[in-house]
Amino acid sequence: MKDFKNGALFRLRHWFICISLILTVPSISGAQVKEFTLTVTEGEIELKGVKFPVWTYNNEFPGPVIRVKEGDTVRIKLRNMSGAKHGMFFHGLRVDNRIALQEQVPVDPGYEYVYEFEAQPAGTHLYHCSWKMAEHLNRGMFGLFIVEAKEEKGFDREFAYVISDWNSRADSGGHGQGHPANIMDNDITTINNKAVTAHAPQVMDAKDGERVRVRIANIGYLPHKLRFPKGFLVTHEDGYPISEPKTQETLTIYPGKSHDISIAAVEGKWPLYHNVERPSAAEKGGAEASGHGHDGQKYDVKKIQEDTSLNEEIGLVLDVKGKVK
Ligand SMILES: [Cu+2]
Repeated sequence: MKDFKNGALFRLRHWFICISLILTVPSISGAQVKEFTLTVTEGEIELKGVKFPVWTYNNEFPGPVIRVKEGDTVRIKLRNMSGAKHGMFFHGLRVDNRIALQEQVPVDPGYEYVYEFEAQPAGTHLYHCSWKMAEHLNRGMFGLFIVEAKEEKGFDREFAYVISDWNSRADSGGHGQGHPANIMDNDITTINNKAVTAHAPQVMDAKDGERVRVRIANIGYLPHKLRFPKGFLVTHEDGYPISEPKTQETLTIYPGKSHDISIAAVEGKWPLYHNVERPSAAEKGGAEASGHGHDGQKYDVKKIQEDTSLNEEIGLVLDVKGKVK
């Protein structure tokens, strides 16, 4: 415990903090050393008019996207400037026991620690706090960790999203953030920093003829289902390529999972229906019972928004305007 802290405590090195990436050092092999600093402080975010106390990385919710190349040496300095203990978990990445949960010791308030490992495997991963996880994840301590393959090909545009769940009644009804009764009763979905609704989805802009890659991970507690009647290819699961990707109309993203999907963009405004599979979903009927979505027709977003039965069910929209020249 003592060594763990002393090794990293208040080093007299000057770090130039620009959001997250602070230093890139090339090596002979082509792999690079990529250094990031994540400073944890207390904060507050507002989702659908409800204020949630959070701990942020570099004052951002979710934490900044960390993007490196496969094989890079990654150094992440966690500076704990909050009043609580925190650690780091690299979800989906290969790290040794010292950095994995087995031997990890949380970082006390006022201390810092540097996590170092080689970026493997390529894919869409997550980082999140490793200390009192249910509570700390519910307080916004997560972000995307993208390891690009040595050669990235097959798409023209990329969007990366992390989904989470929030309970607007937590902290007011006797159950704090992270309590099982709270996390099974979530009523707000965030995709990145946005509490999504049919009126406020995340919008992906693209051009006709482009191939769009969507990296999407679920750090919440409930399964989230995407449905796109035109179909998409699911190319990766938890970072691993799928050997024979098939065209799918639906994809359920379970908690802790990530998928990469590939969409051929065609002119129009295309909702990707988004349905949260709550325990009560069967009673609600959900998107499947609505009668929409299985005939491959072009969707009129405005019309769908007027259909209140679908109101909470568009989290993502692909807005395709103009052609690729
Ligand atoms: Cu934490």
